[in-house]
Amino acid sequence: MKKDTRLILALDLTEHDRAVEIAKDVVEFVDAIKVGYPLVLASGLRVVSELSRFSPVIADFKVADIPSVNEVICEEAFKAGAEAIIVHGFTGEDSITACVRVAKTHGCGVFVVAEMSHPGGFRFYRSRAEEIARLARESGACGIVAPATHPKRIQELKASSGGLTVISPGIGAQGGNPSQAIHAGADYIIVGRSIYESKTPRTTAMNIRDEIKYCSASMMKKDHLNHQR
Ligand code: OMP
Repeated sequence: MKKDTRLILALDLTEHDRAVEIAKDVVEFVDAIKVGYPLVLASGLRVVSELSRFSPVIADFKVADIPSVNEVICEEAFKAGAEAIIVHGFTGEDSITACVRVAKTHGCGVFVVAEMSHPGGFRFYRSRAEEIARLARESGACGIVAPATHPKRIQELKASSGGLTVISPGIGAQGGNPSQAIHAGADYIIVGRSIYESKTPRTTAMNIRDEIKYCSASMMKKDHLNHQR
């Protein structure tokens, strides 16, 4: 996945043709398309293959099973064309490493959910998220998922993970904001409904891409000035 626009589209629609149409419409403004249960249960895994012909695809299956079952799920996702998969971390080290093992044989990546973005996500994650982020690093995952609804947590969990790539959902419909997430250290932001439910998905994606670009440029400028002092 190339770090260019830093925007990931979450394609949680159930209507196949509309989903593919939106994906094609916005593809130039996103670095990857994230596909989860809504679209895959409605359209079959073939939609991963179809989308992977024109964009990197992240399979958001929030894999959370015993290692042997996790391996089968990952194998199917990567065989279908996904470049990365999202897995849960609370299942423990062996379950994550099983996913990482399969990912590596396909030259693909694993993102571990460190803390969730919705209000209820707080309850159980808050006390263990740092440990999950550390475990992600130790298990060889390429990145973590951290909530844009709590930008400070992006910064804290990125540090706990030893600087792994952070992909961050919770923008727009859940109340998070692209600039705050990028400032907090998100490498990529994930946006779903704000794009695919908008009247003009292409323009909305372009505007978010522009906001990220502006924010990244101002951060680089600030870093540069600090460096010169
Ligand atoms: P919108 O709220 O519509 O932008 O969608 C957010 C996307 O990010 C959905 O696909 C969620 O499944 C996903 N997500 C979260 O919203 N919160 C999390 O804590 C983790 C994820 C995820 O793993 O992608």
